[in-house]
Amino acid sequence: MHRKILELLKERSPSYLSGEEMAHLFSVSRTSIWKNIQALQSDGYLIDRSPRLGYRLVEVPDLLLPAEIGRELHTKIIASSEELIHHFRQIDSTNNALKNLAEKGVPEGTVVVAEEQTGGRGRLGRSWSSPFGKGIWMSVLLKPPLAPQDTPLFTLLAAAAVVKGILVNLPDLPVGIKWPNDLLIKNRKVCGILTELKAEADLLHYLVIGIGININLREEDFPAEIKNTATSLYLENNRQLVSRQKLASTLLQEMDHFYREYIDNGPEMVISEWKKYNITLSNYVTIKTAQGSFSGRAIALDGDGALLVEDAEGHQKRFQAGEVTLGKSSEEIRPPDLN
Ligand code: BTX
Repeated sequence: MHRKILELLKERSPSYLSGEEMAHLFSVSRTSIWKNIQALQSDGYLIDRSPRLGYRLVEVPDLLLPAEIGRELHTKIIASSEELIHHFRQIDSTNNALKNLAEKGVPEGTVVVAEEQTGGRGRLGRSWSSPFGKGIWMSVLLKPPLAPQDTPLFTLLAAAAVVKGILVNLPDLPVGIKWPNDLLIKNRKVCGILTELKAEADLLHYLVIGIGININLREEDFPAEIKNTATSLYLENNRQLVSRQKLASTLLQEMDHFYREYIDNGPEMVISEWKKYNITLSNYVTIKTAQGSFSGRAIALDGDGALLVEDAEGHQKRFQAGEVTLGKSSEEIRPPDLN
């Protein structure tokens, strides 16, 4: 009902629509129409009420509401219906919220999105700054019929889908993927991905893929400690605001497409898309892990998502996880090859 009333108000905007007409159209009471209008208002829709003329939609809020993100979506698994999108104004972490939902048995493709995170997380317990209404802080639940060892490929899948989603909206941005989980523009972080899983032995129960994208943050929205290493799409887009709703929707569309392709035909297409946008391969890298640090040229990506690095003496090492720093100070970082 909520949704139908909203669509009708949008259709008729900027004209008024009487409560009586809506009640008649949907065969419900005027009280029920009024209650639904109140629910829409509490979601943030600005609806004017005139005692003589009825209701008029004045403004759609710039929030990541399911009715707005879901409107243009034609996905089959991820957010395939609006009910699969859970929206919060504020939450500790969308990954935590989605893990809780997953434990209650919600279906694959469920999405949690928040306007603000108070305990947004990165890897190794690091924090992820997530101010209100400025970014996309979102988690997606997947239950691929695969083994836990394949998990790293899903971080790559998400990264490639986010780049594609960004480029559909902002085709000229030089956004590239730094292995394994960061998106950079001019060597500054614009997006981070945190993939978590529940598994036992070789059975994967579920994956929660958390995606944080800095969309409309200005310099003052970043905490001091990341001011020089982080950026946002707004800052890189000549300070023009970017529609979070549109970007969230495109990104879910791309992710659904990549995911189905992976499940149906294997990971080749995902890997080749990732390679197209990556800024890690053939660059000089320093990679830090719990075992220490290793520097050399990133020479290949394995079929399971691991990175192969070769040092100056020709020693090769394979990494499944780690913290990568790109380039030597004297060396330019190769931009992504978008052709
Ligand atoms: P990471 O461990 O690779 O990066 C974390 C580091 O990035 C921090 O230590 C800090 O230096 C820097 N950082 C923190 N916030 C930002 C920011 N907004 N922009 C740029 N740099 C930042 C990256 O982890 C994975 C982040 C995933 C975030 C998503 S948001 C939705 C989901 N829910 C959740 O709690 N986490 C994920």
